[in-house]
Amino acid sequence: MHPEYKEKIINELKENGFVAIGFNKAEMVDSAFAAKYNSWLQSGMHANMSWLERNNEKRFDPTLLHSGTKTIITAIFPWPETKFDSDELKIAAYAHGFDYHQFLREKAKPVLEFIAKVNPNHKPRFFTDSAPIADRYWAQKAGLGFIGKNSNLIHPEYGSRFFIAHIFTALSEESENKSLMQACGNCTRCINACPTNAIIENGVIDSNRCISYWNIEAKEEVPMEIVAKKAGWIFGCDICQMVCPYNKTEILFETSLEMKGNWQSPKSSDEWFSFDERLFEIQFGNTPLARAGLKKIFENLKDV
Ligand code: B12
Ligand code: SF4
Ligand code: SF4
Repeated sequence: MHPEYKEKIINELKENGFVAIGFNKAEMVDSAFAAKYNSWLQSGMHANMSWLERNNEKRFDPTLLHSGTKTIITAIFPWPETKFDSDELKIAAYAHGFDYHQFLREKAKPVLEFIAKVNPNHKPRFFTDSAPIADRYWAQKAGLGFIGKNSNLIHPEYGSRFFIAHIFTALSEESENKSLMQACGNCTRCINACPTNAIIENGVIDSNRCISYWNIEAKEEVPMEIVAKKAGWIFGCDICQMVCPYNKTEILFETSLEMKGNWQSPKSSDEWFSFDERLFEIQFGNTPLARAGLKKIFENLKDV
């Protein structure tokens, strides 16, 4: 890739709210990652998210996901900063705002247009949590952070409260191979704080125990032992990030505030129960809460 193109891509993404950007050659993931992923699946730690079993040839070889891809540009985008009261019905911070798939795609649009202009023979594609891609693997390989004991990608300056997104392009660029060593040291705060002991070893989450799985993804009934420990979380869970020392500094980003817009959620169960599908669609149809849906949120409100 021409150095001027690279500079333009980085600057344009930064102007649009992405705070760190890295480049990887599009090639097979290394065998250590594939082995780790497969053994996680074999142990059943994906619970009932059977979609994680599919398309693994594409997950491990990004050129099969979008043919002609030579480079993966990975960028991180902070979600809105959020403070929680102890008696609040808690919704994970990433969900306090517009749907991130659409919002980030809009923010990446100028770069996609630029790439399409300089290389009209190949359509660049944008992904964020929307395709079989090893998001954290590519991000850590591009030097955007290390994988913490809570399994999140942690940027030394920005912590872990951000989305990971990628642009697949046919412009060539060598991998930066800047992987950072895990810098958790002796800290075990996330492991100690997780109410359901879902962090079963350094960097490994058992979804069967993770509150976030149960109150967003699971279609089956939530087991009583999880219900008893959900600590007020009615959508997602941020506990293992809230206790992390890398997330202590409050960082305010204009674009993250823009993402939050006028977002507000009901403060009590009664207020929630006054919603019907139509009102939910109007207020939350274009937010991450739509993934769970109103019925699921009603279920999550039980016993909080
Ligand atoms: C399935 C999934 C979940 C599941 C399982 C979580 C998990 N830890 O695996 C559930 C529903 C529980 C979940 C919850 C959450 N998720 Co989620 N989730 C995903 C998804 C779709 C796939 C993750 C996956 O493949 N897991 C399987 C494991 C085995 O793979 P892995 O996490 O990629 O990597 C692991 C290993 O492979 C290894 N590893 C990584 N790189 C390398 C490299 C080498 C060389 C080696 C040897 C190993 C290695 O370390 C990791 C930990 O074991 C990704 C999006 C994506 N396509 O990647 C988002 C994603 C991981 N989720 C995200 C978020 C924000 C969350 C929540 C914070 C949401 C919330 N507030 O409730 C929680 C956090 C819970 C937690 N502590 O992880 C973000 C994370 C951003 C970040 N800073 O890391 C992602 C990346 C989505 C995105 N694009 O922004 N999630
Ligand atoms: S998201 Fe919550 S339940 Fe899941 S590992 Fe982190 S602290 Fe535990
Ligand atoms: S809380 Fe401590 S152990 Fe957990 S990810 Fe953060 S630094 Fe690492």
